[in-house]
Amino acid sequence: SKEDVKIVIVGAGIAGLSAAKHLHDAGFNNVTILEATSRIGGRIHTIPFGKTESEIIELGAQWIHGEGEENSVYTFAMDHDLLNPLIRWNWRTGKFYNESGHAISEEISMKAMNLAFEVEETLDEESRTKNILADEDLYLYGYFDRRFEKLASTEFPKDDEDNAKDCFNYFLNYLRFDNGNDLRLQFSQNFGGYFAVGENKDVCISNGGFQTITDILASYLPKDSIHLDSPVSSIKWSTPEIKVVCGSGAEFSADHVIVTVSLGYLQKHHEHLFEPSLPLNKSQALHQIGYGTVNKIFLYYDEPFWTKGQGTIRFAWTDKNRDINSADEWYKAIDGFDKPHNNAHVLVGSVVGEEGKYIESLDKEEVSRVCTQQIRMFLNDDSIPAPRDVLVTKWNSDKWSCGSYSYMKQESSESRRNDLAQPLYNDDNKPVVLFAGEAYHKTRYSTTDGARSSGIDQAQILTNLYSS
Ligand code: 6YU
Repeated sequence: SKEDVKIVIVGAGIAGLSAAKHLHDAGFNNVTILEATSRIGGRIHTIPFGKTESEIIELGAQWIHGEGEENSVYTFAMDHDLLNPLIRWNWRTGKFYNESGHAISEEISMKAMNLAFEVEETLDEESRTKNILADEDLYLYGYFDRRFEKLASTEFPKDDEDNAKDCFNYFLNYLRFDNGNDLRLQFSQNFGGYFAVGENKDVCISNGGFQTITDILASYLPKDSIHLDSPVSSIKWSTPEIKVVCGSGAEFSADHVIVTVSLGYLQKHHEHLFEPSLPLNKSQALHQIGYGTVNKIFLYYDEPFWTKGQGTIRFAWTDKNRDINSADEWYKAIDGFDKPHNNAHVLVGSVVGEEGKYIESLDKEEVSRVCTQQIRMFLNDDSIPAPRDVLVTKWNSDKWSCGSYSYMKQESSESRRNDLAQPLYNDDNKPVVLFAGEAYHKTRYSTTDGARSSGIDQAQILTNLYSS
């Protein structure tokens, strides 16, 4: 019966916590979560940054992608009154500048962004219906670049064409968020998924930080069910009773294990984590799905130099020519600086892919110097002060995340993701090791919603197993 079933969950991110709560609600009372670090939340991580505890920043997830009932994080946040007032994010507004210090008129930037998002929506639809045929458009970069070239000359008067191109260049940078990598690595035919709920429906947690969600999830669970500082080093799964061994030597026996470690972690460590090792289709699928890096730069100013209502600076480079993976030009990959709603003294920008990995090696002073120089150059204002403090996230070198989130690269496909998500069965054909987390969701991969939904889905497999 459910009371006797021993379930171990590896990882206390939103997938693991959502699975645990679902099992707990269904009457399983022997559920143990083993978490490697000294905190819960995983890639959801809110910390104070400033003079008071209430000035916070989000090191990881920041938006609920998708405002609506179909988003499990949105509904959870709604139910717990975390979206009051509702803060929507608008990607089309803000001030666009180019590196000559020229402020592009809002009329041009708005029009360019509206057109760019239309191209994106078309591709999203085409990639779902598998209508993309032109093979010169196989890679995302080419697909967008070609269309933007054309739109700039057909949709804008001659005098505005160059400014429009700059705005489109901004968009090419912004799009890299989608895969946490370079657009030259993502196949346009695999584009659909992330945007399943549509752009312009990103909302923010207004009442606390994103971590409030994982904190609340944990509060529903028995206190002693979450073991922190307990990195799992091996899962011996072919014996009648599964043995989960921690780095400290502690051993837990289980009837079922739900593994929620990131795809990046599994790519690196699966060979020694599972005993016996993973079946071939799964270990291959692990490397056929992409896993990228998104890092953020936070600049803290004692006196915000931007005035109220402003503070969204979008870098619209005229010179977009940079080699793929050119670390020394990492600053060209900063999309801009924005003021987060929950910290009046902070600007946040992001750097993705190889450039994002590279900035993890730079010291604060260097990042501060380069960012200040760049802001002064784009705003054409040498009086802009240097920040008092700088923080750069290090998601790639983070031992337990190994990057930011998964994406579809050329050899990826829905069936590969399916292979990834399949449980491991024992000789009695019972699912003994299950996989949950953002990377295992068919359509909502990369998001907190995908992670939470997949945790609930895997928990439901076990619930069904013991209800029949
Ligand atoms: C979303 C968003 N978002 C930004 C960044 C990142 C991600 N995502 P977890 O990894 O959480 O849990 C696994 C646990 O397992 C973890 O605790 C480990 O410690 C543990 N573990 C590992 N190994 C173990 C072992 N051996 N033993 C035991 N435990 C072990 N998602 O919905 N909205 O906005 C963003 C973003 C930087 C890194 C995101 C976002 C992705 C989510 O964070 C992610 O999918 C889920 O949290 C994963 O949960 P999970 O449970 O599957 O795994 C002008 C202008 C400029 C403005 N620029 C913009 C700047 C701001 C940019 N911000 C973007 C934020 C984004 C896109």
